[in-house]
Amino acid sequence: MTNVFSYTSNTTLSEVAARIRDAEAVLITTHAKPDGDAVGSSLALRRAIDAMGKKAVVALAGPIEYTLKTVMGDDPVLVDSAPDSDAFDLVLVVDTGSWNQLAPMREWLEPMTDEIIVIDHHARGDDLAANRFIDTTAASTTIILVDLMDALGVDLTDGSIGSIPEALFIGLATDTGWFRHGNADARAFATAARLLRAGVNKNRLYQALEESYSPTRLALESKVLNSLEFARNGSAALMSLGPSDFSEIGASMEDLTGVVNLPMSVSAIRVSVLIAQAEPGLTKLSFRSKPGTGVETDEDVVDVNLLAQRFDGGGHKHAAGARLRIDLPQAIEMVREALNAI
Ligand SMILES: [Mn+2]
Repeated sequence: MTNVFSYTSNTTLSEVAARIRDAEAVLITTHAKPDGDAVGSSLALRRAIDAMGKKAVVALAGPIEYTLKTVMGDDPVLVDSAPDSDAFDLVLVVDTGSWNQLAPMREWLEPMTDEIIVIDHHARGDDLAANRFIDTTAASTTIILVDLMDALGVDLTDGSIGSIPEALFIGLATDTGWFRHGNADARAFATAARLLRAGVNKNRLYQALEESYSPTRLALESKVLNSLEFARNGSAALMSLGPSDFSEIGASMEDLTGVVNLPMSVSAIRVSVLIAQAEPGLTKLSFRSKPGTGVETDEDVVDVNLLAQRFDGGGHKHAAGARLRIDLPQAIEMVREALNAI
C-alpha cells in the first residue's frame, strides 16, 4: 500500500477554533520574506488571540518590505530570532505549508509537528503538520481567517488602525492585486465590503503599500523594461535583471515586488516572467498570467503554477515563483525554452 501525501484539509475551522480556545500560548508563523497576506494573517491571528487573553507571539523570517512595515502597527513581532518553542502549546502556520518557504524556521518547527496547524490557500505543500486547513478557492489566507474569526466569535466591527479587520484587509487586498487579479471573486469583494464597513481605511493602506516607493523603484522598472523580450509568438513577456543592474542603482530584491506585472498592460501578453539575480548562484523567477475572460481560447490561459513546478517552484494558477541555484544567463535560456514549449 502506498501513501501518497495529499495537501488537503484534514481538519475543520470549528476544530481549529476549538484548538485555539483550548490553547494557553500560541505561536504564529508564516513563510520567509513575508508578503501582505502572510503579515496580515499573522497579525490578525495575534490580535484576536491576544484579545482572548492568551499569549500570542508572531515569529517572522525577513526581510520584510519597508512599505509593509509601515502598516504593521506596534504589535510585538519576533523577526529573525527563534522563539522558545517549549513555551507554546499550539503553532499556527499561515499562508504556506512548504518547508522550502519555512527553511529559517525548520529547526524549531520540526520538533513541534504535533502542535502545528497549517492554514493555507496554496495548492502545494508538505506534510509538516498534524493538522491542515487548506482552501485553494480562497483569494487570500486572511479570507479563510475571517471564517475562523467568526467561528471564534471574534468581533470584526472595529476597523481602525492596528485592528484585526485592517490586518485581514491587508492580506486580501495585496493577494488580489487590489482586487484586479483573477482570484478577486464575489467572496473577496463581499469580504472586502464587510471589512470596509467596519471602518478599514483602504486609501491609507493603498498609499502606504503601493504609493510609497523610493525613486529607485522607477530606475528599477526602467532597467526591467529595457530587458523585455517576447516569446511564445508574442504572448509571453520575459524580463531579467542581473547583479550589476541591482548594484548600479542601489536596488535589492525587495524592490522588485509587483514589477513582474508591468507587461500585463499589453493586450497580447498572457504570461509574464521576471528573472532576477542579485547574488552569485541564486536566481529568482516570478511568474504571472492573465485569467481567462471567456472570449479567448484555452491555450491563452496559462497555469503558471505548472510552469513554476518545472523549476521546482509553485504557487497559484496566475501567480507563482521559483528559485534556481544557477546564474542568470542559464536561467534565461531555460525559461525561454519553457515558455516556447507551453
Ligand atoms: Mn497568500
